Amino acid sequence: MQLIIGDKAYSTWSLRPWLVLKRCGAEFEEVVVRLNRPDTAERIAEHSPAGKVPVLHVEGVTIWDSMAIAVWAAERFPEVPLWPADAHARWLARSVACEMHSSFMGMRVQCAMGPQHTMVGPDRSEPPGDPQVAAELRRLVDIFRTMRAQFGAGGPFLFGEWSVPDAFFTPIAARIRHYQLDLAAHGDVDGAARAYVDTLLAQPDFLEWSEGGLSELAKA
Ligand SMILES: N[C@@H](CCC(=O)N[C@@H](CS)C(=O)NCC(=O)O)C(=O)O
Repeated sequence: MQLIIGDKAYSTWSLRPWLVLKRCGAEFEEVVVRLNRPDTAERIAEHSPAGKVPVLHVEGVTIWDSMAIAVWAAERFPEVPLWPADAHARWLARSVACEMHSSFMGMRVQCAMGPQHTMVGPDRSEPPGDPQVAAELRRLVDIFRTMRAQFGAGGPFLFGEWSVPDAFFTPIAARIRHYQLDLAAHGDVDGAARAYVDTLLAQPDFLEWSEGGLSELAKA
């Protein structure tokens, strides 16, 4: 099994399925395609006609898109609780993971990750003052607070125990840290959303990913 990913320092899409596969204890070979290089498109095209990473090569099949890989993992590792056991929690877990997957365009653009703005630090001092970013941040805080309050009793993650939405929200947690976005100013009245963000960024798998990102930057 091979997972094709972008630079660990800033490929936010690649981080998600990587975290999911780690949770599954899957043994996979990691192939890093450096983004923003003259040969990036050509190198990605060797792996996927969609022209994007992440890509999973498994059982003779190529699966692309981080959500498709997470869905595959839930099928192939049924013994690993990748989605909440409770049906109502599970439906909402899928809703918020899909919302993360398809939305938050303001934050993606205004809080972009790239060679100058990485998920592995150092923090950038100037948060963008864009109204779309502010609205999206309020929505994120609302998701974090509502899900934690409703379903978070069993642990520190969005639905208590770790589940796929936590993988999908880890990259945005890294953007929040890097761009020093103020959650308290966007509805996080008691710090519950901030605590969740800090939990995601303290996970050993994310720290391992960050180490990888730091060594890439040192070599660049
Ligand atoms: N919806 C896709 C998005 C993947 C995506 O946009 N990947 C970026 C890198 S993070 C990419 O491959 N860009 C191509 C390039 O930089 O040339 C997914 O979830 O896998």
